[in-house]
Amino acid sequence: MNNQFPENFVWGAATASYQVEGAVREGGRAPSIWDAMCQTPGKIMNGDTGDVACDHYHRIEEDVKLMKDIGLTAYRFSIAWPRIQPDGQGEANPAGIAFYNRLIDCLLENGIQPWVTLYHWDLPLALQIEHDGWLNRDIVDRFSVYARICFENFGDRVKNWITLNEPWCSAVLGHGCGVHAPGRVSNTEPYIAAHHLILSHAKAVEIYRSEFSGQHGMIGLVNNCDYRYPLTESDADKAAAERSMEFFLAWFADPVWKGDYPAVMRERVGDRLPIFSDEERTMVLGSSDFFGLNHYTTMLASEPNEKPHDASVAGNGGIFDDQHVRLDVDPTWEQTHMGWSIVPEGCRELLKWIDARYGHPIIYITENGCALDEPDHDTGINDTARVDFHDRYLRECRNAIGQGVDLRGYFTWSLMDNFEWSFGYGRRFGLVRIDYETLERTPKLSARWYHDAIALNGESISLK
Ligand code: PNW
Repeated sequence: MNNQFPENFVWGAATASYQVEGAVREGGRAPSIWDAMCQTPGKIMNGDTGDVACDHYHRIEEDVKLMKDIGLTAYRFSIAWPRIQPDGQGEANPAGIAFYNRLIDCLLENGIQPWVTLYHWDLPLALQIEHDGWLNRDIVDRFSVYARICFENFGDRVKNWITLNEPWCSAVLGHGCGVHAPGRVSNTEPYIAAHHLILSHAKAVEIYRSEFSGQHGMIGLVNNCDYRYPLTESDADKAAAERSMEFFLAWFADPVWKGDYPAVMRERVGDRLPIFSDEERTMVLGSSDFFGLNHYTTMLASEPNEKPHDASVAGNGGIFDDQHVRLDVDPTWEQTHMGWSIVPEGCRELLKWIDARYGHPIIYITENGCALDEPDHDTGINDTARVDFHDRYLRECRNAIGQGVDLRGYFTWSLMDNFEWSFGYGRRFGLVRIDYETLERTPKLSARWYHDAIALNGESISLK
């Protein structure tokens, strides 16, 4: 087999607005639900906040130069809704538009394609306080107004759009276990929020396709999913693994690729799972030009033999009881600093699972990466374990392509160390080290390794 990746394979890196920008009170930006979350005692490790983060807001030119030195062909970033519409509605804020214009222009001048996420979790706080955020159906129209502003102002140059990042996280972590903003705990709200997230995605796509077809771009949804191997070959464990994937990924992907929620969810969630009207179903079905996937880890799934059991998340409000799956890890698997197991073959199997279930879609891995314990500068920049991680995951990506999967690009999470949500600055995922005292940037070994991999279109990725 040819060791290279397909021609025009997209080699990228990703970030998100709240995790890197800082400058939360500048340029007319108003607070988001994450600013409020950071002000809530006990929610974020060390009491960290995104107030300064990587100060990317003031360092665009320097950061784009880093990307260029790595040789990225694409950079995935997100737009902060509260910079564009500080209270989530009304006219666009000119300073917010100007900031993203500068970033987009700078990328293009350096030959880097912008991949823009409209929503990576920083909902304008006013929409939460006054309108219950994603729990209110009105969000569908509000999000579409915001999306239109972005298409109008940036779509002449941005050709790759992502509506939502990981709606599973917004629904489950934000409204089920309460570890992400808005910090709610419920076994009902995740399904309502998810429904409105899916409709918001679909409506934004409808607007893009009907009003901005002349821009000739593509637009899609990004979901996150782990892979689940069955713990044993028993039928019950195989069914548990499949069910676990359906509650994780098919929850969001089936409506878009098949027109409805998976049957197993309807059976187990019952009336708490909303129903799509015929009109909504038509709008949602087919509403993604590609399958965006964020993937980090794999677990072993089995039929629980006792009471419903949740291996991963405490205080989840019962949301995990609905699927009734026990999760374990293989004790031989190595773990990252997040406690997530490193299982590259799981990535290959997940890609094949998506390919089979959704009829051979175009797939982009829009995030993959690992946190490592990097307590000081020297340890941080000699990140051999990160090199190994990306090498092994990319190898399995190439194997998946060899087995017929239409994978067209890969974005590392993340370009640089940043604010890792409830873990604050205590988890580092970057190819570039950030010194949070001086804000100095230093490319790690992994950045140099990625440079070489990109230059050879993946030929340097190890074989197996
Ligand atoms: C993703 N989980 O978040 C996000 O898109 C990034 O913003 C984030 O920094 C990155 O992955 C690393 O965490 C996730 O609990 C958060 O399964 C939590 C989970 C998955 C993804």
